[in-house]
Amino acid sequence: MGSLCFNDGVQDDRQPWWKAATFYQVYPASFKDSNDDGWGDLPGLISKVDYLHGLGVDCIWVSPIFESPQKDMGYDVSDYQKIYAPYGTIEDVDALIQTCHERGMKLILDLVVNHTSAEHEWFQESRSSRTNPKRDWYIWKPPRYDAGGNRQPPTNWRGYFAGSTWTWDEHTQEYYLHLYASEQPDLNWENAETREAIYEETMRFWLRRGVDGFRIDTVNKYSKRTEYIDAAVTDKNSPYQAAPEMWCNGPRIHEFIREINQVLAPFSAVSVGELSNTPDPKQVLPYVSTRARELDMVFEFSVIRLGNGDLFTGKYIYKPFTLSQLKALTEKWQCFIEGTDSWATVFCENHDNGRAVSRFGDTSTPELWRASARTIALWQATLTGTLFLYQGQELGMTNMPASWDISHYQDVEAVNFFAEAVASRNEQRIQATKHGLSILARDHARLPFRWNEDDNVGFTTDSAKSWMRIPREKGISVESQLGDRTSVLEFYREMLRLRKRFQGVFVFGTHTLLDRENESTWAYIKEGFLTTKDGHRMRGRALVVMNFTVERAPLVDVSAALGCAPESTRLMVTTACGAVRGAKDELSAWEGRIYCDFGPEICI
Ligand code: TEU
Repeated sequence: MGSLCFNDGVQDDRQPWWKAATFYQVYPASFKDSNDDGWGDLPGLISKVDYLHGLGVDCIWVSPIFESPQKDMGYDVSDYQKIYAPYGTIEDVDALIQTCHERGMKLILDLVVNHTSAEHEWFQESRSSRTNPKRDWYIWKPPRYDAGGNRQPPTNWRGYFAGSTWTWDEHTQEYYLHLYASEQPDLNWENAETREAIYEETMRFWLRRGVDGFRIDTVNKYSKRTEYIDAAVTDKNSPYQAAPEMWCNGPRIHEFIREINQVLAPFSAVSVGELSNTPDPKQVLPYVSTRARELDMVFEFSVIRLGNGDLFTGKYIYKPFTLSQLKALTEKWQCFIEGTDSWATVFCENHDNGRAVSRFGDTSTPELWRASARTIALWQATLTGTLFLYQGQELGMTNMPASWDISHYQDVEAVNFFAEAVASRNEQRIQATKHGLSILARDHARLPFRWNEDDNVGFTTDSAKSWMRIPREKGISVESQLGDRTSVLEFYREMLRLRKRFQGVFVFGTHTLLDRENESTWAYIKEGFLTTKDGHRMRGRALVVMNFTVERAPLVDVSAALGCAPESTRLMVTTACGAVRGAKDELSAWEGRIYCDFGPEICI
């Protein structure tokens, strides 16, 4: 014990860099403002790369920074090669790439190519006349008419942001398709010329400038079913129906993604695609099988969607869930790659969801907030796959305070869902939607990042100018947590270090869930290979056990769970600090621990 040793992945020399890497998503508008306009920017981000490096981040993913009218916070791009001026300039991107690379870090951008902004010149041309050469670059259809002779959209599909997926264009007398806001028209991927323009003007343009890959937005929606027929009626109260089977995982999707792969391959660029509405491993595997040469990784949303109501109409009607459901979904999306050549991702936050500690943890007191945020860190850092953190997760940032009223929600999705509830004049639905938004809305994750304890939280210099209101709670900032071993931030840093050090077990290991029906504690075994200093490869097992309640909970039989003699088990980590530490055989409120069976030849 105590001698230097290293412990790495199963086949470390053959694993690509991005498997054991920690990715960190930056939502640029809310990260760091450098020029006092209340809007985060690239120079601000550059000034904080050292902070991320120190945390243990290997790759930064920046949400869209391109020219955009910001109808959907930059997920509506009007020019893929220009930077939205409040974020900075293209030279700032070059500087960011350089800053990352100098530190051995990588940078990936957000690629939004299911749709453009309606202000993109491609769409401006497309809508200019029915005979314009770019008419077919988007999806245009003639109207239908009902029995009364009233004009109706081509299909009954409901869009993500409420209402129809079709908008009428007065000028050319046809409808265009948009799965999201009407200002986000869908590109027509059936057109080979359009695809080539996407590859050249979005992907290759940025790869040539040195970015290391892309997070690919809405990756499974490029191929739609081409019949354009009505979806089955599942919501009798609405003219518009959920229709993911019409535009998700369509007939040519794998062909299109293989083309994307061929564009990225010469640059050895990493790809992580956003794969919604696909909760079936059999459907997910073809996208991430190494042999298939499609995507390196995908985000599958079953875990992060827990609590959401029915995805379309009822998304913001909160649906309570149990710990055993969370366990089972985690297990499912851990184990689906076992025995395959595929790879998984690990995440519990992003810019489209409420904060993890407010959804899976307990924010009712500062002690419980801290304990549960640290246990969430333990959970995430011990899972198999590539880990993605979202800005502020490492501080235990929470949802907006309950006292903030509905006017603080700015996101197009929240605004439209609330307006739809109000229009229904159903008071129960209005209240339920408010409640759901207070837990699940996308706005929560978009509040400014908290650098210090000042009124402006170090995000900007005048909080009155901040594009989103800044909450005043104390203790959730880099300044207040840095160097404090009991903090959420320092615990993340420690866990990221351990995750790397024992990556054979935590990043690459197998996952076995124990005691699945237990609604208080969560226990699983991670098992994989470790390498000792003298190059000897050996099996290692770790038991992760977490109390997901405020009550003390009995500890499982550690040596039985690890399958070794009691004297061979070692306590590797506990989330609890000082006085709140549980007894030997009992976990305190929200305490998490890791025990391992690594012998003395592996130093911890
Ligand atoms: O989201 C795609 C998407 O369909 C959802 O999974 C997403 O969570 C959203 O909340 C819709 O309900 C991506 C982006 O992540 C999101 O921010 C954009 O609004 C969307 O694409 C459109 O570009």
